[in-house]
Amino acid sequence: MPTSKGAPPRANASTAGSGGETHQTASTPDARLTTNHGVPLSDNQNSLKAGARGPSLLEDFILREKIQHFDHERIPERIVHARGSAAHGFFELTKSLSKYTRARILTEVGERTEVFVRFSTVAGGAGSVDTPRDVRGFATKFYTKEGNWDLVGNNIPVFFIQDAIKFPDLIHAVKMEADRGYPQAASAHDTFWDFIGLMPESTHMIMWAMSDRTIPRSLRMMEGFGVNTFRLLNDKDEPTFVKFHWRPKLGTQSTCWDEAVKIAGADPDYHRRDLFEAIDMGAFPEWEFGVQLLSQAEADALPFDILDATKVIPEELVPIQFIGRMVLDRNPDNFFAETEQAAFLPTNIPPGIDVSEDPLLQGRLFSYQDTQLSRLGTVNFHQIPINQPKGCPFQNLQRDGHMQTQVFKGRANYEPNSLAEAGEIGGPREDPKGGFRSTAFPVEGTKVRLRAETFADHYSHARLFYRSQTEIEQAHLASALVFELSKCSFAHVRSRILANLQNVDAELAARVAAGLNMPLPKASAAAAPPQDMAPSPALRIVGKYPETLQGRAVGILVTDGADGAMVEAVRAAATGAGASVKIIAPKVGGVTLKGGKALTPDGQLAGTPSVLFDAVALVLSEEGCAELLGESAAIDFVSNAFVHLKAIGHTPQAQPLLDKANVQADAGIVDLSGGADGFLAPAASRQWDREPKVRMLA
Ligand code: HDE
Repeated sequence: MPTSKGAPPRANASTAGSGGETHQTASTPDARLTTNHGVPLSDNQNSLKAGARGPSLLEDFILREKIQHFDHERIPERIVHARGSAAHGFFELTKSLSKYTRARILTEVGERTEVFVRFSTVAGGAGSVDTPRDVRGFATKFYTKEGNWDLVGNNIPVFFIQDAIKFPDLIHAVKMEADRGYPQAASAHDTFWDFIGLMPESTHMIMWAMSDRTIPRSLRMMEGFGVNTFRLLNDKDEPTFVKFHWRPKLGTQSTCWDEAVKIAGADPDYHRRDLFEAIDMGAFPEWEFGVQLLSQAEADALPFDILDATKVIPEELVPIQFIGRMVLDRNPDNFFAETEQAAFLPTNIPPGIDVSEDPLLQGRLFSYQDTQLSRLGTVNFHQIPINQPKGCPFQNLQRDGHMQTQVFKGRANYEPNSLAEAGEIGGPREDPKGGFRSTAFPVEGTKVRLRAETFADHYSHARLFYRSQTEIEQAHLASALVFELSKCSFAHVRSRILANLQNVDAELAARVAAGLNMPLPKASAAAAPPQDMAPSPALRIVGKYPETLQGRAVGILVTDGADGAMVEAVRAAATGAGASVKIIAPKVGGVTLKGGKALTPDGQLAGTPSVLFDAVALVLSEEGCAELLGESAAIDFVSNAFVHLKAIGHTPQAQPLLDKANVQADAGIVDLSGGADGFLAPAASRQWDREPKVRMLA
């Protein structure tokens, strides 16, 4: 037995999803290690050699199989959205859309449908950090009874470009520069802004990308959007345009930019860990699902084209109807098998949902199926358990191919056939009534490569977005532009962006120019004159999210001699209000509290900085505080919490550390000797009033 030579054998507790069986050695009684072909191993510690100190033998098929499998463990990462984290859950419909669609997922109220959701950044590689300034992918696979529905969306409702033919250019421009191979996962470089300046249609998306939405606090606190316009088709095949929305129950919340940068170093897996831990502890993330519905006439009456993915349909014009909810309640069992191998396809749509002629979507309809072939390597990628439809059969006469796992019976692999008449298996048949049908409408025109005139307005929606923001958000947006453009070495690239911004809002352009200390150029020529639209407060984040400790994290810094009762009071108050709480101490072995009781922390000070928390409490003894005055990690802990606009609760003994960290008293700095409860309200939000005192924003 291998145990005699080293590590004990481990039962391979593989748990295939309900979609697929596995042939792995799930807890079989003896749980023997075998080769991939089932040959039991007698020794998994030593390769076969000619003598104990001799050369290894080619004959060792066990070594070769193991190493060869390992050599091929990585598959090509996604060309975009390579870095992702995912979870399982369910979708539940609360309001039927049967008037508009025959898709069961949108008509059966109360029915629960399994989902798998993958969140991602766009630009960085699979091993990149979680918190760059970037758009986030929000891809949902609904395992409906009528086939998989993949809503492959983003956390921003619009996109950079109008036509799919520009996508490779956009992605080349944002990814690492071709000669030097950097920067990784960052849009703050010349080639990106060069492309953006030359593509004024991207200006609206740039407003969103430079807003705080691209530095989310948590994947659980992001909105999601289908982005492209789709159609619903009812029983009579009557079409209605639809936009899809996800609204997080915890509200849309963001980090500060300086905080996001520091989190990248403190915990590169910040979002992945946050999602995993929340689900693990039973704090299941939840979203409401909404639709905006428009008839053709309503769409025609809008002053912009709903086929143009750079435009948003303001909620004030077409309200969102909330019709369902989604809860993520199960972590993946295996990152590779599920999160990495998940293949999302905008072409996965059940009967009753249909695409539109949006030229961005039209290109996507080809791209996703195609990319799976190089990523997953076979046309049979739909047979991988995470990609298999569940709750409905999938059957057709497509056969063979790499990694075919199905064993088909019978002679009929073509259709029509009449073999059933001879008592043989005839195979599946089309279903004209229940099957997928496309919207029927006349298509006629001259074959052209043209951008529709109705797509020509590149600035009105950018202006709408900027002017709809709160002052705080406008300042963040302008500062983000200054930061990004300051990383561009070509002055003409920066200048062209300023010229485009002139068309959005003269004050914004002037702010950014001042932040760069550059002359403000004339406005660039606009293909269509920008229009003023009524501001849409729905586009804001600040002032909209619920002020709650639910889903937030509180860190309590303790030292030797600290008041244990106060530590427990803060912990109890914060957890009682829904927060997750971690204790941080100067040393991982723990502290001895006043009275001699030992306390073991969850993290050590230098490795658990305050950027990982939404609010912090300093429960220090006088001597403990004195020691921390010479520890830069402690000073950073406090000063970062302050400049990141967080609540700081503290015992009076912590005052010298607050002073050393330049903390000035405000409503968010709470003396805990008055009781832990006073800390809860400021801990449930950010101290926005503090910002002008700690940061020079553009
Ligand atoms: Fe994607 N996109 N995309 N995209 N996209 C991919 O497909 C593409 C676009 C989005 O978690 C790729 O399986 C083109 C818009 C998400 O696995 C690829 C165009 C939106 C994900 C691809 C777009 C998205 C992808 C790479 C322009 C928001 C990750 C790997 C026409 C609605 C899904 C893959 C996951 C992934 C192509 C634009 C969202 C190459 C050609 C707009 C969330 O096929």
